[in-house]
Amino acid sequence: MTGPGFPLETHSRFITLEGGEGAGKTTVLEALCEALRAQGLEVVRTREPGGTPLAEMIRSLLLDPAHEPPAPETELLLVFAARAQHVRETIAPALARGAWVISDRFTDSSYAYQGGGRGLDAAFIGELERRAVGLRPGLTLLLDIDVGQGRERARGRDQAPGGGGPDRIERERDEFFQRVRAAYRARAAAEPARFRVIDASQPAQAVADAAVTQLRAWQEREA
Ligand code: T5A
Repeated sequence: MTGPGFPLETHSRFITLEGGEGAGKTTVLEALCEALRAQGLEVVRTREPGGTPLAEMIRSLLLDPAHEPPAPETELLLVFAARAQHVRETIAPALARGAWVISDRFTDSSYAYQGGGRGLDAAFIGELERRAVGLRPGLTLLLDIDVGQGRERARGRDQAPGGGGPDRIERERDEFFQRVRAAYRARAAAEPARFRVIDASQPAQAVADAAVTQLRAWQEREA
């Protein structure tokens, strides 16, 4: 990573997990980390927005419904501000020392939520990706689920004791999440070498097993 304007670099030890609300990323993340650690590998588990103290502060600005709602462009620039910091402070150093990095969401979330959901121009997002991020995952697992089913799960989690209630984005209407899902699926179809789509409507263990199978196949391919 040398500075702004560098070309996009794909890193095979950088894995991302994507999906709409309530797709079940948390359980899958744990299974993926465990599978790599069982092989004696160093794994850095991280998330977006977030992954550094400053980026976590930006996350709370973005998701706390108590704040003034950001304009779509503000929302996009905030997620990229967090991501630029996350890449430089957490992801790139971990990859440089030989660790695997598994991130709960990355730039595909911006294409899906700010591009698909908010209707912002994909070329604008692409420019930010090249200039402010410069890094792409080798493998992206997309947990795909019907919007109603995913939102039902997210509601169950948010309404449980200590759940904290829905964040600002979770309060959007179903149509917003339908556009998010369509954008994810379009990205997966356009980049079959990087994406693996997993049916996230299955029971949690089956989803986790499918994700670990894809990870192992990826490792074998890259070995
Ligand atoms: N965002 C993010 C953007 O708009 N642009 C960006 O560039 C980025 C990076 C925060 C928000 O930020 C937005 C997208 C998001 O709206 P987040 O932290 O990933 O992103 O969002 P969360 O609200 O924390 O997580 P999700 O709602 O996406 O849910 P998960 O993590 O996919 O689901 P999880 O694991 O919490 O599971 C939800 C519930 O379902 C159960 C779980 O036990 C839990 O209760 N569950 C299952 N139940 C039945 N069967 C299964 N297979 C299940 N798997 C999980």
